[in-house]
Amino acid sequence: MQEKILKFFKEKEEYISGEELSEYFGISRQALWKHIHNLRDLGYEIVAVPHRGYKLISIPDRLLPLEIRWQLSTKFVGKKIYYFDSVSSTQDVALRLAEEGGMEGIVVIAETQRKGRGRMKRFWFSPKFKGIYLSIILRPHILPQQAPIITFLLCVAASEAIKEVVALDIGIKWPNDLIINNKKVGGVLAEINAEMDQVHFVVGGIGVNVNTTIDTLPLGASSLKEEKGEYINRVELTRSLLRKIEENYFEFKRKGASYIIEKWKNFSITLGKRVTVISHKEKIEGKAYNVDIDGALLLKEDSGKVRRIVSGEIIRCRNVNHK
Ligand code: BT5
Repeated sequence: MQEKILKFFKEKEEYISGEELSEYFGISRQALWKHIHNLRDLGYEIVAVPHRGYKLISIPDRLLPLEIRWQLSTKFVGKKIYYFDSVSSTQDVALRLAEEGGMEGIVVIAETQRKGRGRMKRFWFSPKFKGIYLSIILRPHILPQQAPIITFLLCVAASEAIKEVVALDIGIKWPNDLIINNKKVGGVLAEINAEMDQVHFVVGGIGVNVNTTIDTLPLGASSLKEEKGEYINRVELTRSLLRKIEENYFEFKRKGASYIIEKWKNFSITLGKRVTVISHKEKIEGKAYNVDIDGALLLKEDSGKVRRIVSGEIIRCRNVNHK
């Protein structure tokens, strides 16, 4: 009911009398008042003027599910959204929900995380009300070794959403960093639950610094607001992100991993560069010339030897003619 009342307010954009509202929704004036009170508690500014009625003045800067679902029109992504003011990590919540049988497309969002994490349990800074910190449950029919494709898919989805909503030139640094002007504005993480020959589920995590100020982030990081020079609507970006995840997931199912890899390559700022990678404590240097169908980075060392890097960290990246 709350969602319906809100929809009505948004569509009318003018004063609506309490009488009209309670008649339209078939509820008592008292029940109506309670819903309006609850909306106000969520941060919606709704004024009440005698003889004129109620009017929605402003929407809170929160990633409320009822805002995200507004005109979302996805088939399965975000049909159910769990929202928290603060959690340890949205990954933990989504992993638990998935273990309990939570369906594909469930999304967990938090305004802040006390123990947000990156790969290898690294800390993810999650300043409150500033970024997007979300996790999604996916149940793809893939083998465990194919799971990195989900990281790629989420990177593509996030890049497309940022391009669409913020119109910034975004690039992906292998394997999972979202980069603008050489600074990290977001990252992707995929955690899997699998047996030898079967993935039960993947929990994908996306963190994006949206309206975050640089002084609350680690060195080398930035936010969309800092790079764009203006405030960004987090709800709009989240909606676009969920749509892009769904679109790419459907395409992945129809066309296979190569479709996602090709898209990822178009965003890549790694390919064609001379890179230094740390992989399993080994330092490898060479030209990043391609990624394999499973997401492994293909490096050509100066000796001509080709190295396939399944997991690792790029610590240096420069143009090919630089040694
Ligand atoms: C990542 O890991 O880049 C994946 C980050 C995924 C975060 C999301 S938020 C929602 C969901 N819930 C979670 O708990 N996690 C996911 P990695 O490639 O390992 O990069 C981690 C490194 O990035 C850290 O060691 C820092 O150097 C840096 N870093 C930490 N917080 C950052 C931030 N907010 N912005 C940019 N860089 C950051």
